[in-house]
Amino acid sequence: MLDLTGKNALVTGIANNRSIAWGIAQQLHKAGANLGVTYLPDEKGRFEKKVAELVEPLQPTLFLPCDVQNEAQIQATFEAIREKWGRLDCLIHCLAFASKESLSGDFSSVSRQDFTQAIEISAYSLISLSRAAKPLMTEGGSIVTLTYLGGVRVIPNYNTMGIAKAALEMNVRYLASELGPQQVRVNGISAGPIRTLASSAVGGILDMIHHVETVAPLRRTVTQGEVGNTAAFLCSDLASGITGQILYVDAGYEIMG
Ligand code: 0WD
Repeated sequence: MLDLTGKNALVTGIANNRSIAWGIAQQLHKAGANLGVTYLPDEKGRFEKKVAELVEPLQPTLFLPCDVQNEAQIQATFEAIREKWGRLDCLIHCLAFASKESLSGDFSSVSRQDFTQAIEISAYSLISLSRAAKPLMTEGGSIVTLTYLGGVRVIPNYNTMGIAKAALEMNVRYLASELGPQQVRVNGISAGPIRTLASSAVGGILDMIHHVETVAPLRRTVTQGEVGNTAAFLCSDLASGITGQILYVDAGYEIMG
């Protein structure tokens, strides 16, 4: 049975009730995990209030600001975990960013700055969070990140984010290799397109969703809950033999020509 009782799980990337991370947090809670939640701080504190209200029913025992571009905030997050929990078992990396300009039009038009920013937030952050998590995963652990088919194939308008996802997927393999001897597993979920704040920045996302509904074997897209179930599985002991993998949760779209 899928049981996460006694496991401490940190969930990043909840922006609102459409976020994939929200679907994941709900499933981890249902399976009995003790949750910590981080949010992206903004100057007016609006995100903090919104995310705090949303996650309140899941009774997180840690709720912390963590902008992955801010090394001090990453350190503070994991220091708080060390103090409060002593040990971390699961890390959910569910965040990404690329400027709107770099998510449509000519791929080659991306600026150096926008390219670097997308890679830093969407791919390097898995390395920095994993590095901070490593000493706290003293009884093994599971790290799960979110990727998309656009990191493997050319998908219209995904552009710079495709490069970031390709880097992210390779990060999964190198981190799995490094952390495996301490029984920390690292995997990615390649989710089908879902309407969220982040995906709305990708040009033509609604057409892509419609295309998936027509072509995917299951003739539909997937839900945040379905991605959440897979994340809960990967965090659980049921997945104890799986590491370094990218699991497609996309209604089967990836197999179609
Ligand atoms: O179709 C989709 N929605 C898919 C999303 C298909 C396949 C994969 N994914 C991936 C995304 O690329 C991302 O890695 O899933 C992950 C979660 O994305 P989401 O749930 O679609 O999007 P959203 O609800 O917007 O959450 C992403 C959040 C940010 O939201 P906004 O929209 O405000 O950028 O990532 C967080 C932020 O909360 N975020 C950051 N967190 C910490 N530090 C940062 C940052 N610098 N930048 C963004």
